Amino acid sequence: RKFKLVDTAGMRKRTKGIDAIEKMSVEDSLRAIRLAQIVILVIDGTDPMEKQDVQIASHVIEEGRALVVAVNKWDSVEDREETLDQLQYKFDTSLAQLKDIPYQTLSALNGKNINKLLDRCLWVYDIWNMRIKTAGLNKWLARMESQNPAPLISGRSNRLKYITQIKTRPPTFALWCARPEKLADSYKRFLINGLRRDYKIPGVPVRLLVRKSKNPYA
Ligand SMILES: Nc1nc2c(ncn2[C@@H]2O[C@H](COP(=O)(O)OP(=O)(O)OP(=O)(O)O)[C@@H](O)[C@H]2O)c(=O)[nH]1
Ligand SMILES: [Mg+2]
Repeated sequence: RKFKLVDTAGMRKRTKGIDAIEKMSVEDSLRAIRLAQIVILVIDGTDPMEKQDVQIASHVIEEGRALVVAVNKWDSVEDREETLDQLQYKFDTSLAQLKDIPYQTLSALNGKNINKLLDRCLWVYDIWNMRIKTAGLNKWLARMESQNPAPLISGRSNRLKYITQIKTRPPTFALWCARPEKLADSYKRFLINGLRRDYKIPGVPVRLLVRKSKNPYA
């Protein structure tokens, strides 16, 4: 199996002002993210997931790439348990889409756990490519709807008709309902988070397109 690795310049701001060269290298990194299949975000284990790391991670997910976080410099982390707790806390309290991001502690300096990082990448790659069968998906949708139906629109229910996965890389779903324009973003998030949870789709973007069913009042 062949891999193509692209190393980008760091995207963290080192100083306050951004000079022209730095701006160009950030643009290069953004382009590399757009063209990649899997993105490995290398963070410093002695200062894990600071604000800018979180921003980059969400950007990667928004771009539809599969993400793995490499927690580097593990050799020089003193309290490893405490660091893992901190890291978990940051993942749990940041955006929902970052909740179950796969990560791997490692040391680039002495090569420790590099193979495990590759395993994580292959695992997330398979999820990025996953296909969920339509029949099961629609049973799942009925359960979600009975737990929490979409809000009424002037007294009429906004019935969810049908869902199917229309694309992989990343997993993309189409949902048909009576009044797509009235389906609140919070309700879409409820469905997306449910898909993530029930089909175990961590570190991979999930997209949901909502379409109008032919006979909205049937
Ligand atoms: N202790 C320790 N230090 C490391 C490790 N990996 C990198 N470093 C050190 O971290 C510093 C930065 O390493 P680089 O490889 O230049 O980092 P980079 O992220 O590629 O930096 P840019 O490409 O400039 O954004 C160097 O001083 C490395 O020796 C590691 O696993 N353990
Ligand atoms: Mg570098």
